[in-house]
Amino acid sequence: MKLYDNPHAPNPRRVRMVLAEKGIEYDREELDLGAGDNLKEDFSAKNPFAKVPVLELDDGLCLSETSAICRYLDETHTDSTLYGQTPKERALIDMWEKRMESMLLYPALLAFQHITGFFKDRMTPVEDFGKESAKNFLKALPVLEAQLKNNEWIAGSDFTIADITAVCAVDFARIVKVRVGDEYPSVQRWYAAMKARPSYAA
Ligand SMILES: N[C@@H](CCC(=O)N[C@@H](CS)C(=O)NCC(=O)O)C(=O)O
Repeated sequence: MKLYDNPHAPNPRRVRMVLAEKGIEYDREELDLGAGDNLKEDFSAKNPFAKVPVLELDDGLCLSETSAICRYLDETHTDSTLYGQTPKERALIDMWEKRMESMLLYPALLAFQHITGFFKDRMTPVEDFGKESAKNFLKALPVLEAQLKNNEWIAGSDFTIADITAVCAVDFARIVKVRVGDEYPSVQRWYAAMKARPSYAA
């Protein structure tokens, strides 16, 4: 299988981290998003929304949407799971994964797009909206701090997909100088643990 990828973007990194955690071999093709490689017809034939990541399976099927790709990888490589075993575990992991996506990752992406104007050839950046998105990212941190004060990982005692999504958001936010401050010691402890995992470098 082949991952259509970009080394700087957070959503493809979520997929690379899942691949690394599960020890899955894959081919990759790098797209230059700034140059608009993803907007070309050959790529939009694989994902009509023209976004990375796309995972092209050996039978030619192209999967897009990061959460769908990550779940597919988890369900097809069952030595370990990032999504829990019981219905309750799976629901809690889903809950935290969605929270990390909507309360951290999307605000970080919007802050980047609207503050830097990186994609101004294809959208209209609104700087104030970018700044508001950065504030929204910061608003989620007290909730994360409370959760990590009582739990080793974001969804509880096990490392899960929610940790992967969250670390990709936290690192991406740094591009627009939005950082987790020292007032969040439990988040800092978790972040150090994330950095120690081999998949962090994926
Ligand atoms: N909903 C999609 C979003 C993917 C997405 O936003 N990808 C970004 C990189 S992180 C992208 O391809 N941006 C290029 C562009 O907007 O032209 C997913 O979850 O995979």
